[in-house]
Amino acid sequence: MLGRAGRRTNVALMTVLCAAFASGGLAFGIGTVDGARLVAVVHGALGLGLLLLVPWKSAIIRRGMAGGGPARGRKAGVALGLLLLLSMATGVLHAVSGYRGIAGVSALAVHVGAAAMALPFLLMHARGRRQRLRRSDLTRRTLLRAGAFGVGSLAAYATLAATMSLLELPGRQRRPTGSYEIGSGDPGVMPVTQWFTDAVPVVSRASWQVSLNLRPIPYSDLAGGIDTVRAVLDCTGGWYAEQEWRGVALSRLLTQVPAGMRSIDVISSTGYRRRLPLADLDQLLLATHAAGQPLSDGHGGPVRLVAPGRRGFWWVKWVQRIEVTAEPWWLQPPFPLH
Ligand SMILES: Nc1nc2c(c(=O)[nH]1)N[C@H]1C(S)=C(S)[C@@H](COP(=O)(O)O)O[C@H]1N2
Ligand SMILES: [Mo]
Repeated sequence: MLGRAGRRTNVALMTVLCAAFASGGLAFGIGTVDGARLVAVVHGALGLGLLLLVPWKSAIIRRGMAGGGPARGRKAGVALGLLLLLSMATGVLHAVSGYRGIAGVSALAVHVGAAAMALPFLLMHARGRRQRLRRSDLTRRTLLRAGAFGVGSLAAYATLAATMSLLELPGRQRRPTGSYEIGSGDPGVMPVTQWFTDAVPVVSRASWQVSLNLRPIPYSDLAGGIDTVRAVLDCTGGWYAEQEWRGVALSRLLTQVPAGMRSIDVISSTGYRRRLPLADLDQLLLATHAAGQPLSDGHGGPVRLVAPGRRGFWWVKWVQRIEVTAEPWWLQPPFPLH
C-alpha cells in the first residue's frame, strides 16, 4: 500500500505534470512577447519544480520495486520516467545553451517530442493507480506545502536565470518566447525550417501565380510591391530573426470582403495550410523579398505569408492559393499536421 505521503507526492506530480504540459502547449502557440513572457516563466518554473519532486518520487519507486506496489504497467512507468527525464534535460539544455541543431534536430524539438511521447505512457501508468483525493488531504498543511513548492520552483527558476547572466551563458539572451536570434537582417543565415514533413518544392518564379479567391495574381505583380514591414519570424524550433519583408499587403488585394466572411485560408503548393482570422487582414503581407533579396526557395520563394505577431508556423511558404471563407479560423488543428 502506498502511504499517505506517497499518495500526496503522486498527486502533486500529476498536477504539476498536467500544468507543465498545458503551459508548454501554450508556449508553443503564443507569438506576442507579453503573453509569452508569463507563460515561459510559469512553464520553466514548473519544469524545474518537477525536478525538485524527483527525490520524493524516487523513494516511492524504490519502495514499489521492493514489492508491494502494483506490477501492472511497470514498463510503461519506466518509459514514462525516461522520456520525462529526457524532456526535462533537453528543456534545460535549450534554455541555457542556445539554439543548436544536431542532424537538423534541435534540443527544443527533442524536448517537445519526448514530452509528446510521454503522454500516452502517462495515461497507461496512471491507469490502475488512481489516487483518490480525500477530504483529509485538503488541510492547511497541504496548502502550505503547495505554497512552498511554488516558491521553491520560482526560486529555482530565478537561480538559473541569475547563474546564466553571471556566467554569460547564451540563455540570458533569449526572446521571451524562448527563442534565440539567428540571421536578423541577413536571411541567408536564417535556418530553413519545415514544420514537420514538408519538403522544399521545385518551383518557377516566372510562371508562379497566387490564386486569390480564384483571381490569379502573377508573381511579377507581387514582386513589384512596395509594402514593407519589419517583423520577427519566431520558430517554435527555438530561433527567431527580424527582417524587413517586402511585397504586397493582402489588404490591398482584398479591398471588398463580402459580409459573413470570417477567415482567410492560406494554402501552400505543398498542401500545408493555415486559416487566419479575418481580423488579421490589415497585418498580413504577401512577401517576395527579405532584406532586399528575393526569397530563396527554402525561405518560401516565390511568395510567402508574413504574419507579424504570430509564430513561424503561420507564415505559410510557397503560397499558391488564398481563400476568404465563412468558416471560423479555429476550425483547424491547433498546430499543422504535416
Ligand atoms: N509550406 C510550408 N510553410 C511553412 C512551413 C512548412 O513546413 N511548410 N513551416 C513553417 C514554420 S514552422 C516556420 S518556423 C517557418 C520557417 O520559415 P523559414 O524556413 O523561412 O525559416 O515557415 C513556416 N511555413
Ligand atoms: Mo517553425
